[in-house]
Amino acid sequence: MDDLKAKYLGQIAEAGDESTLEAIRVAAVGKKGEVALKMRELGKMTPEERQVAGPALNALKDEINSALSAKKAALADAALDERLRTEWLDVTLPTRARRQGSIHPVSQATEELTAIFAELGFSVAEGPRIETDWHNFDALNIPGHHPARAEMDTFYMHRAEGDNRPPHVLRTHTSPVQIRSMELQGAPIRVICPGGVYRADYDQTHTPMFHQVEGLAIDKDISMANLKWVLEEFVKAFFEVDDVELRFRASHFPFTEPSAEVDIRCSWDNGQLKIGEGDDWMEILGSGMVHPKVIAAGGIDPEVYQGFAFGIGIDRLAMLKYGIPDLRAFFDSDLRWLRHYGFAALDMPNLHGGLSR
Ligand code: 2NM
Repeated sequence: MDDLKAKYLGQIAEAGDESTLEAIRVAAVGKKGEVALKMRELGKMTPEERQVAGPALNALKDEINSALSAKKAALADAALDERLRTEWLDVTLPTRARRQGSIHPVSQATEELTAIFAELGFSVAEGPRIETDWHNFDALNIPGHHPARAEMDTFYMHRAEGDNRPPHVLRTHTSPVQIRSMELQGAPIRVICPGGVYRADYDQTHTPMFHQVEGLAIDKDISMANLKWVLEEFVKAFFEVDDVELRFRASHFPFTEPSAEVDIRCSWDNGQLKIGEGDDWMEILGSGMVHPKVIAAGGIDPEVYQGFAFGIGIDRLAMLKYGIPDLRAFFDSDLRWLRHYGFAALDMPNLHGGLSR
């Protein structure tokens, strides 16, 4: 028994890791280990011999077990010490630059134009992107048979089986928000409605969701002269130029009469756009005097009130101002693109600080 004790305590002392220790445990005090074999021999002994050998074997088993747990604890301590020695952190190192999000050019352009129109006395209104057929079309003097409905490439919402009411639509412009604003607020009113709109159209220059800002000013004595001034002020402030020249071209929209498309004087010199000078014209928006039927649909008396409205594509404004060549990249959620074209967060544009500095 002394030999067994010396052998196993020696092996335990030498063991360098937990798996060696486990092998020793199995060989020494496991079910078929050497101590168990010795215990089986107890049966062949005389009762006197057994009285001595039994407790001695139990004591040996206990001694080996406690040597095993002491060694196991010592190995764990050593392993922890080794980790503490190698896995350390210099908390005095400077921090890594934070990966911060950026403001999307469409959001930036929206903030900028909102700041400009706010200065011109316009408040901002928002509305639902899923609209009633009435707010999106009928109220804007686009009745059911009107070709503009077909031209708009409208997305229609699903209708329940047997429901014969006109389906809701994804708004094809933000004009329904202006109808809602007239309904809620009445006249006089000066409001812009920026936001996402939807048309089933996808190619180089069209995405099925894009952004518009529409403006509306209604009062007792509003004329096209006011429209022209507001648009000139807006274009100068947005493109940050001292002078612009606008050209009003007669056009047609169901919701305005008369209607005009507005071009801006510009030049394209080897791919570089300059606004306000040159021999080119670029169309930037549609506008006109709000049709009396539309004013009436908004719950305002067209015999007393009149006003102008306009609509501008925000995505294209952003492309022109920030020199972004491809519209479709706007909606790819490509982080590298966003880092390149995005704007610093928390830099709210205002007219005094310089819009997009
Ligand atoms: C345009 C062009 C012309 C427009 C009309 C209205 C409303 F609701 F007041 F009648 N909002 N926006 C309008 C007018 C929009 O977009 C090219």
